[in-house]
Amino acid sequence: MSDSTLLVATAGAVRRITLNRPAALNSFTAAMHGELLQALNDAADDPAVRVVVLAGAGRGFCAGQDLNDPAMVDTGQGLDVGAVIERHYRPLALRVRSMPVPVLAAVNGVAAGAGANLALCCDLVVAARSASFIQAFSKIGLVPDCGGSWLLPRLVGRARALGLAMLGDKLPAEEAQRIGLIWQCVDDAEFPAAVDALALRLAALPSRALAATRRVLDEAGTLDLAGALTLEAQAQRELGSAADFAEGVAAFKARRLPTFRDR
Ligand code: T3D
Repeated sequence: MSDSTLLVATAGAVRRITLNRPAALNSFTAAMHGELLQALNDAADDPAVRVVVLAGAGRGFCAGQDLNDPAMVDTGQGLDVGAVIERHYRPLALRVRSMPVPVLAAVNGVAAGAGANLALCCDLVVAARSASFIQAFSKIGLVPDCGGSWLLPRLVGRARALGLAMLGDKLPAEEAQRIGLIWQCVDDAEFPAAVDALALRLAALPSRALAATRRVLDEAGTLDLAGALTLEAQAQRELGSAADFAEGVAAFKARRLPTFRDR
């Protein structure tokens, strides 16, 4: 029997990575961090993978940091929570945000603390109606991490970001969709099929252009209009000489579906 903290499965171009510590709501241990980063690196390096789905086993998505895992805080010199962030959450957030293919968070249940912000790092977030998002940090005397301080105000504005982060209330998936925190909330019965359908749609799209789309949107946030236009021109220059652009235009002219292959 495997004691892996993840389940990794591939179906066609879809790589599904499932956090697999359901008894602790898939909260992060040092071991799970190591395995997840490796699994993401493997997916990034595999040219057959065109979309990554990040999911949770059991009734939750991820409850953030495992507050019982001594390996996360024991640096040998006392408690250094900052070191845990630097060692584990920073590389994780940056890895998700720099994947060469789209990353879809399939939030089946509660996503709390760094688990919520891991989901929000992903490109699209689909949640079951019974799922919820909790910025649990303030309740244990911390600030939003795993990119939350950067993501939350960009996604929902400063007022809502502060409300969510300071109060730490449970935000139902439906409300998360309504305020623009996530892409989609679907009924629980439809959730697995909705995730599969969206993953297949993403896999059929031009991966390189999707990754570049994420990059220009993220980088434009720190640029003025002129800078953003320059960035767009750079991206189009690169993409315009790639095979997917030629294929997309050829398919349009021939009135057929395109087959994209670039990564
Ligand atoms: O080093 C550092 O700490 C820095 C890194 C920080 C990043 C962070 O993510 S900080 C935030 C950490 N997360 C939390 O504070 C969330 C803690 N969990 C909860 O508040 C609740 O469990 C939930 C609201 C997420 C869900 O509540 P509920 O009632 O649906 O489930 P439950 O009964 O509380 O939890 C079910 C089991 O999971 C339970 O175990 P048991 O009693 O059945 O054996 C519970 O202890 C366990 N569990 C839930 N969250 C965690 C956890 N075990 C360890 N760590 C957890 N974070």
